Amino acid sequence: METSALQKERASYQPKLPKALQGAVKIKEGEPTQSVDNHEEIKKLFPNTYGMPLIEFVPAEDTKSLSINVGVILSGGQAPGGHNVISGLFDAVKKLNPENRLFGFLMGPGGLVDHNYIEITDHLINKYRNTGGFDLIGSGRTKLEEVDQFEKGLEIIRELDINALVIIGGDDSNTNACVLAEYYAAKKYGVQVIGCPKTIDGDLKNDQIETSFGFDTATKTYSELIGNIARDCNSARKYWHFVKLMGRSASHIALECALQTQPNICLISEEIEAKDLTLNDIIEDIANVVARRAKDGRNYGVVLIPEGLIEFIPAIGRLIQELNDLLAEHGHEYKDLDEETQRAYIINHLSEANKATFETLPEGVARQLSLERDPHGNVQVSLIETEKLISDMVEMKLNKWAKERKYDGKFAALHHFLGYEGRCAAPSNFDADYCYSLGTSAVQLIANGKTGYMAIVKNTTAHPSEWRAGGVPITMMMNMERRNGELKPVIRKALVDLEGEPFKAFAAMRDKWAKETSYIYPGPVQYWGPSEVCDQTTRTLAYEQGAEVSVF
Ligand code: FBP
Repeated sequence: METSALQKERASYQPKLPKALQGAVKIKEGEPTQSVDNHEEIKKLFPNTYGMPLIEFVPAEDTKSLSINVGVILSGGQAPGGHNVISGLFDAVKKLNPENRLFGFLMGPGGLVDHNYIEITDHLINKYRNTGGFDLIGSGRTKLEEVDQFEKGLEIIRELDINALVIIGGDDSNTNACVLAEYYAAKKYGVQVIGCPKTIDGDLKNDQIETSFGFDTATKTYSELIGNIARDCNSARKYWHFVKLMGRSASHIALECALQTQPNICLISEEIEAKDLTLNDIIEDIANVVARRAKDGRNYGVVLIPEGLIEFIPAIGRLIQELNDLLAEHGHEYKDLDEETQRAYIINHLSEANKATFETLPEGVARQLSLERDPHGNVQVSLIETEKLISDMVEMKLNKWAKERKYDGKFAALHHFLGYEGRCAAPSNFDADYCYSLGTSAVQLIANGKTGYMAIVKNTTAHPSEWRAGGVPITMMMNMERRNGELKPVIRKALVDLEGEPFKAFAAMRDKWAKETSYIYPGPVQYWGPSEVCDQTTRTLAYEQGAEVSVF
């Protein structure tokens, strides 16, 4: 594999570990836990893994040698730092005993079921330390939920003499990790399953998980690009840039990028839902900002749009819910129809209110909403061109106002979608350290005989040596939610908290940003240099933890 100059230099970076993980480690157990909601249902579904205590690692006197083989799976969308979780795992298993082996299952959970794997060796891992991407073993979205899959997985686990699996994924993948942990525990197979919190979307977080890995690097990468766009915008002064940002449900990415770059407008889906806004309300709000800036001679601006927006507009959200149930129940008879008949089929089967919403949507968007879901039952929002939909509708509104002599500005829109550009970026120092620590914690959970836990690292706005590492029972984060037409135990997704400090900071400044031109140009992620430049956490984390937020 050819490597870039940066990659060569970066390979020698030694990720920082919390003090408690630097030498010998023992565990400190907390009180028994319970799920965030639906206690009885979750307890019944997870009798072997429910109620376990929180765990914190503390330094111990001496290291014990331990023979273990571990299998690792990357699941779902790419996120910067995945290779560092694996290098953390690798170094920690070898430290317990150099004979220990680490196997990587290829292309996601499907690799376990189909017995596709590689052994991760010193030579191999050294090429991937501190690099972005998941290309060491690949990733996939196969959902692990059937007994047949668990049993097929067990065959290869036995063949390779694996003691534990580490599943690196988002809320859905960690939910599946928990189901698998429970199954293997119930069957007394002696196979441990540990999860790791990954997703650029930043929505796998709660009292125990401060952030999911990848969010830091991805938002810094997008903010660099938004800053570049904003500077171009402020140089040419003739375009409105509509930038859609990844984040399938939650708007954490959009909010963080807004805090880093100060665009003229940033939509936050959670606020739109809470205020029960219609698509027309949103368009009117944007058009008002455009018109106000035009009056000041500013026919340009930057608008950030979270990709999950469409599902949060209440009327469209209700439509999607009904479509989900409809597709879950009738998907088999619907999928073979041609495009036109599919549209008619949907219209005939929808309730009156949702039918009306469906018919008002542009056909392309309506079609996207009625296509097959991903394996976890989600609409593939990254394929919906919300940024175009919104700018077209804003233009229509402005044209109408122009005819009514309420607006006489110029409006030329350009569109961008920032998603895949950031998911495989080389990890920032934060993600490099955080991920390596997560991998090391996962091995300590395994070494201490734990299963059904997710590795965690806390106190992350402090210097990494002060971080605290441990494990949280996955059942603690679960509640029952409707998926694919059925009530299922799932990890509760963290949406943007409208009472939280990051949103409040944004809300306090947005009117000024809308009117004036206050862009910040953050520039690229830096790996060497002053700590204020290279080791900054996201603004989201800083606001959440009351840490110092620089700039502004
Ligand atoms: P995960 O939740 O699996 O980490 O994926 C997040 C994400 O990057 C979303 O932001 C985006 O909507 C989706 O993946 C895109 O999925 P795909 O990679 O399958 O196109």
